[in-house]
Amino acid sequence: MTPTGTLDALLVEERVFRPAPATVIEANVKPADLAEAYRLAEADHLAYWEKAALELEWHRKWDAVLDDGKAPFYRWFPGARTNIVHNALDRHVHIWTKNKLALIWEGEAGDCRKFTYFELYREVNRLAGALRALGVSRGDRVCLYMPPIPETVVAMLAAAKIGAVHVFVFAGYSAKFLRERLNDSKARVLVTADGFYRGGRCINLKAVVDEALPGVRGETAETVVVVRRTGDDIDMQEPRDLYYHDLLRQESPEAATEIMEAGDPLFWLHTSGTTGRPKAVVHNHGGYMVGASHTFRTVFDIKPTDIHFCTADPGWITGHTYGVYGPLLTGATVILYEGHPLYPQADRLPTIIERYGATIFYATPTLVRMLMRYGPQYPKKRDLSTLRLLGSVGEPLGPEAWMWFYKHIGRSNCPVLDTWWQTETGMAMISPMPISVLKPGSVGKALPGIAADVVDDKGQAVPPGQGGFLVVKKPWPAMLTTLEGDDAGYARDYWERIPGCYFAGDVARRDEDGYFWIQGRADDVLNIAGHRVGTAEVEAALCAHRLVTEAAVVGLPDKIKGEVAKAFVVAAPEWRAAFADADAFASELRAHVRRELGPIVVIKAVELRDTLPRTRSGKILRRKLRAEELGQALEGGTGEEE
Ligand code: 6R9
Repeated sequence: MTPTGTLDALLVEERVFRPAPATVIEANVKPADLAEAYRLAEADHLAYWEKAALELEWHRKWDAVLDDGKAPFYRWFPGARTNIVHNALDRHVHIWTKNKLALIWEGEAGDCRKFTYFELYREVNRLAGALRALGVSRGDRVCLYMPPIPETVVAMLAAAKIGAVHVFVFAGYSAKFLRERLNDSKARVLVTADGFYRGGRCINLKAVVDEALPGVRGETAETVVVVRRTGDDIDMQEPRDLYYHDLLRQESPEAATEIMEAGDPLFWLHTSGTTGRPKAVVHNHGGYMVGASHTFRTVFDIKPTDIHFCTADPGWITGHTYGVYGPLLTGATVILYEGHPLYPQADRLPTIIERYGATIFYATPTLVRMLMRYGPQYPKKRDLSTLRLLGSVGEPLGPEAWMWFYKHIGRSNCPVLDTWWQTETGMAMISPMPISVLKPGSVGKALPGIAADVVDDKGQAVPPGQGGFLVVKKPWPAMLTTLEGDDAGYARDYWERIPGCYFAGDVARRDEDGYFWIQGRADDVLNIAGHRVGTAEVEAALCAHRLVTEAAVVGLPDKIKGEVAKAFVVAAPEWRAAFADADAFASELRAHVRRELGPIVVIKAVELRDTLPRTRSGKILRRKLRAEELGQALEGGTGEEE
């Protein structure tokens, strides 16, 4: 990569980085291919995606590429049959990738386990057999409450293999959250672990499960499969709780793969929206598989020699798509790390890159900013010369962190792929490719076959340079198919806000060259360290406290986490009798939110108020609170509706 323009230019947007000639020569998608891809997608959207689908194996081909008869309930590849696990795993056992490494796992203590495609296949088959023996079949949900360990990948694939739907609950979520997800999904089997290591501590996950289970209804979680990871003493309740390893011992390393309709659900994944309860986004076998595989091959430019280090937990969409499915669908080798990224010191991630010779490093802006804070001497200590691509996702990276990432991790030698996408989109939508001209802080252009645009509230495209709503004007294969149990909410939240467009909920602008610059969320969703947190969810949690009458939560800028949450609380008068002072009460409220929602939702500050500002119709004016906090005048007056 050679920078053109000066590094110290005041207008950072003017810096551009051109790909090195070798990158262009070796890329899977060369400039002529990319031009042809845009041409084809423009001329015939469906032909472009049909071509992508033909890269994979199907048990039956589609009757049509897209059925839009019941829009926005689009059906991709109707009539087609497959199973994503056939393409991600079974297929490899008959080709050269059979004995290639699929997964390299490193524990926080430095322990390492490796699985070839064949070994992973056999392990998945054993668990698939065990799940079948437990009575799980096609369409049933299996809930996963798992830390980042190999069995997590095995459990996702085993569930998918038998046609069950995996519902992942990130291990940082609370017992209450897990209980709600179990009740929503009615999963009869829950797969979990005794615990895991993070930040030098042993986290007892099973204890959270034990706290969650008494409140679940009916046959939900009648069986709990427990992976022994830490070997700690845990309560095992017979006959409900079974050790994973005991269960698998009897099972055959062969198991039949259920052949699914393309539109059959593969997983649900919960994500925050503007309401008090997270919504369950549904993804399917066919379209999701095409999107995950195609974008991983083209954007991440995957080659047989690549070792992809995805820092995302498998429990997030990034872990699902580019930590598990994308890499396996393309026969790549992926690294999964269990622990804290700075443990025992700030060179941990660079050490992992060096140890396994990672070629692609996919991280988050928060991680980059954390590394930045510790300084370049940490990555400098490690040999990072194997890296050839860097990726970022989850929140705006910004020019400063972009430059640091490029310089100190990428040694001014690796393109930075800042990929914009969402739980709902299932796959990267706007991103540079390795051959692209890069602008620090921009997520590049919409990928071929993705009709992204920036529009006003009527759906009219806004002129270059002007802010507006980020929308997608045509369906794409890995799109969510619906919100589980809420078809009306799916149509309303995503397709009816701006007629005929998918509404992403982000504000962005596009420059003269068609490059997108993401400015943040347009709704009451915070992005704390790349995790989506609905203000309504946190407010509901606060209001569940007996001494809280009303609460409003706003996001404030933060140097490391991008954004942090501040709560404004109207308390019941009895709080004075219960606590020594406002600080003591505030810490109790922070601990309460942590108990309700889990350790990922951190409230930075709590302020007690007598009243909260409201609109004439009674809605809390969060924008006013935020503006006050930032010392800004509120645009548009205060009487405006939120
Ligand atoms: C994949 C993922 C989605 C929200 C999205 C946007 C923000 C994601 C971004 C980005 C700026 C990027 N976001 N990628 N903002 N630059 N490259 O993160 O999914 O957890 O559902 O979050 O994250 O605001 O709307 P999810």
